[in-house]
Amino acid sequence: MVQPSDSRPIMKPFEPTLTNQLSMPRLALRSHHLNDSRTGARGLLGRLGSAGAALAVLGALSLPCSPVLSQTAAGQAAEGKPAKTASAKTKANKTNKAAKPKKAVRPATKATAAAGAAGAAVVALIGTGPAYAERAEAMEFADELARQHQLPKESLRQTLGRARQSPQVITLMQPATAPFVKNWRVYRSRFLDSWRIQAGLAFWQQHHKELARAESVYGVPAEIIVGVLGVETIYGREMGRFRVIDALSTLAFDFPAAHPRAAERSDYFRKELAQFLLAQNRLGLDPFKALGSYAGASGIPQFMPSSIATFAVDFDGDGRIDLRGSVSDAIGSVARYMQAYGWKTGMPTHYPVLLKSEADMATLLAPDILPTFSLADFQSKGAALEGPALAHRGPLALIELLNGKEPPSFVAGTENFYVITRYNWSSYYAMAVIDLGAAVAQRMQAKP
Ligand SMILES: [Ca+2]
Repeated sequence: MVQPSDSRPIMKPFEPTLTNQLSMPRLALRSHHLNDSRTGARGLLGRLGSAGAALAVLGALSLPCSPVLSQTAAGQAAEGKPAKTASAKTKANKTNKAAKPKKAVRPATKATAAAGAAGAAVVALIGTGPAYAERAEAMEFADELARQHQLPKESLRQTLGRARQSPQVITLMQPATAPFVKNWRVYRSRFLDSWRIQAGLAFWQQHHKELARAESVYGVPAEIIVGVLGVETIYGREMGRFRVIDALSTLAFDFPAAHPRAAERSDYFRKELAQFLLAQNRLGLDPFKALGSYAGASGIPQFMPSSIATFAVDFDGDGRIDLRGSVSDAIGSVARYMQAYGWKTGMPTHYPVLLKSEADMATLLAPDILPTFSLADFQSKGAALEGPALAHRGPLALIELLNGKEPPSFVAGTENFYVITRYNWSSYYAMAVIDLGAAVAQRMQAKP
């Protein structure tokens, strides 16, 4: 596997764009900032991704999490996005709408596990802008990549030259123009609808052996994996339909200049584009057949190319990593990702917290989601804990989830809560993953 240039690859950077419109968690933004100094380019961009996320996000409230916008997601996002999105209703979106799967409960059969993509007829969203052969900087990028990795220059030029700019991707990445109201309750309801929970139950029942094996090998609970895959792509049903090469090229060379951190984002996506091209070349795959979110994340877990290179595993042992077609590989890869970011087996993700009226909120909220306070420190500042939390070892963070005009929700986040935000830099995302996984687990216990 090719190691990404950055030692701390992020899966889906968090992109405040679409998401923001509705309820994009500001925390997520803050969390990037927390990390920016260490990760450099990957700040803001989130993962716009996955269809599921996109869907939920967009349509719902935010594209919180995942950077992958499937066609469907994009379409819905556009629809859910008030005025501005109307312009995003491209021809492609309309086409997608027609192909949009109904939100009906379907049993997660093997055939549908990787649904949407591989087998079923999926209409790819191909860029409608100019081909990158016309762009000098894109060709220079190809030359440099060829030089660094001793690859045939002409071949790489031809490949990248055929990638096409996607105006739709540019639109989706535009910074939000209107303030959006962050609302955890609304956000949560988008991911914890009965349909998704039912899909999660079917998924867990069908893949319980692989989930148990992943838990055994990596120490990450099945319900966290189930939560991630449900929020990301509804268990493979919505993996995104943008041509990855178009999405990444567009974000690498035409990232919206209006974005406050456009230069960093461009740099981030150039690295992802390089990872993508190198992997396709190494595996002998046609780079024009890879589909994913509008941010270039792909597969059931919506991994960015650098995360595939670093964390993905061949969990079914067939000799290749296939995050789109192999549920087993997807399950193992999510678990390994969490393990790599420091998942502590047996540690809860969060605890209920009661804030006293005299709580030192400024101090408690200052570190954002980064676990910082000892149990004693936390309590002395007015964040009261009880029960099992009193036996907790390790730092805690006060997680604030805004609820629009209603009072915010708070929990005490542990180091494992923080690990989930490494998958997607948003506390709202992490909480949705946790709650979805818990809801499905509850159903499993009632009906194993
Ligand atoms: Ca495999």
